[in-house]
Order: sequence, then structure tokens, then C-alpha cells
Amino acid sequence: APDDIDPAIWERIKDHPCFSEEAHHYFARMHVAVAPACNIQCNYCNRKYDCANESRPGVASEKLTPDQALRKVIAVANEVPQLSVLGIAGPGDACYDWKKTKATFERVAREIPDIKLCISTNGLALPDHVDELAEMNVDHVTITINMVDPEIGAKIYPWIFYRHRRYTGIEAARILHERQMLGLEMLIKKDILTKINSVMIPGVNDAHLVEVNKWVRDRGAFMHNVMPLISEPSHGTYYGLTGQRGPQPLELEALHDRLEGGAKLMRHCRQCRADAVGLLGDDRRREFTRDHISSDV
Ligand code: CLF
Ligand code: SF4
Repeated sequence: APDDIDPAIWERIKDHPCFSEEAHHYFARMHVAVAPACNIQCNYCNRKYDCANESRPGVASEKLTPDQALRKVIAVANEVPQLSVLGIAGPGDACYDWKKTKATFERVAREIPDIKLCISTNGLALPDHVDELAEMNVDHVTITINMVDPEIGAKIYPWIFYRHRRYTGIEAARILHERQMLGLEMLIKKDILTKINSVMIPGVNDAHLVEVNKWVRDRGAFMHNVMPLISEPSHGTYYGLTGQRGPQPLELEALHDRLEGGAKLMRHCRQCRADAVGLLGDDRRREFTRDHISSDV
């Protein structure tokens, strides 16, 4: 294990391309887009595309049922020897669209017991499923946390849908914030490695992400991944503010430098799509569309 990493932790991350920078040269992840439904609205989301929690919007993913997802994972596992992780990252929210997420994980774990299961969520529904995640041996979870101050949250999230009701404004952001912190604390109690993704939105939460970093470090997050907002017009718009721009590469770098010394930073994220396949930075998803995968497993 590298000097700065506890050997027991290293065992759990050494073949996870996102949780270990070293691993991303040698190990591949794939996503299956089984979770289209979402329970919040982010101002930067374009629902026609993938969840920007984890994904570069562009073209909508091919949505799969859990059975189709299983066939796809088997096909990829046969072709991509580096495959070590199956992630569910939308295109909506994997914890909200829980039945499909769970069915997919259960089916895949039965057929390929050594694949690591990974999930990305906005956190609102997360506390309801932490026990089941632990039972399914999910050892890697990502929560997208863009604020710890509901006043800032109200500029990012116009509404949430929670316990059969829609909430808006600061009330919505406060509930989301409380659920994200509760989910994080519950995961840490279960000893599940938890990464935090944040979308850097200049003028909205950029300076505030220093505070977010402190909060998540204090609660035991394993890693903090600050990603740039992607705001090209072709990817949709930022609904809250017309003309909202993404950060310049140097602004992102400056923020990363400010965060150095806090929660461990991830610097090799590729902002994957909800149907990504392959090594980070070497996307092979086009080889594995539904048409290319035989149904006789
Ligand atoms: Fe997928 Fe996310 Fe798991 Fe990785 S992606 S669910 S933690 S297996 Fe990785 Fe892609 Fe960055 Fe995500 S590079 S967007 S951090
Ligand atoms: Fe869109 Fe993801 Fe936000 Fe849901 S959590 S609104 S899918 S960006």
C-alpha cells in the first residue's frame, strides 16, 4: 500500500478506479442506467440527459431493466478483463429508484460475486437504504453535496419531493441538507467508504465548498471530488440563473488548492455518464449497447 494509506483501507480501494487514483490506470468500472426517476430538481440538471451528479450530459443513456442490466454486465465482464466495479449513477437517483437499483445489484452479485458494487445518490432517500446497502456489501457510496447552508441550497435546488410532498425554497434545501448529513453519518457508522461529489458553480457555491469540505471531513467522508459545472448551451441551461457559466480550469485548480489539507481530494474524475463502460478516460460504452448484447445468457 502507498505510505499515506492504511493497508486495511488499501485492500478496499486498490481495484476501485474512482476511490484510488493508482487503480484508475488498471481497473475499469461500468455503469448501468437502471434508475431514471429522481426526487429532487437541481438547477443544473437537464432531465433529457444523465444525472449531473456523476455524469457529463450529452446524449441520454440507454435505460435498462435489471435483467437487461445483468446481461450487459455479464457481456462486459467477458470482454473487459479490467472490470472491477459496477456503479449505478442514474440517470436519475439510484436511492430513489431503489427497487431497480436493488434488483440489479442482487442479480449481478449472484452471477459475479467478486464485482464491487458502487452507488451514487443525491442523498435525500439515502438514509432509508443504508441498512440494505450494508447487507448487499456495497462498500463504496458517493453523495453529491453542493452546500451545507440552505440559503445557498435554495439557489441550487428549486424543489424536492419528500415523503409524498413537494417542498420548495429554503425549506427544501434544509431537508435535503439534513438528509445528506444523516445519510453520511449512517454510512460512516456502517464503515462504508463514502465519497462526496460537489459541483462547483461559480458565484453560487464556489467559495462555500471550503465549508462543505470541512463538514464532510468532520463526519468521516473518505474523499471529496469537486467537479466543474458543465454549462455549454448544448447541455442545457442553469435554470436558476440565465447565463450561469461553469468554472475555468484555473478557477477549479485554485479551489482544489484551497481544499488541500482538508478531506482527501479526488483529482482524476472524468464526470462519467450513467452508462459509462471501461477505464476512466477510455470509454467503451458504444461497444456494449443493447443491440450488441445477445439475450441468451
Ligand atoms: Fe461510478 Fe461514481 Fe462509483 Fe465511480 S464514477 S458510481 S464512484 S464507479 Fe468516478 Fe466517474 Fe468521477 Fe464518478 S470518475 S464521475 S467519481
Ligand atoms: Fe438531475 Fe441528478 Fe439533480 Fe436528479 S439529482 S435533478 S437527476 S442532476
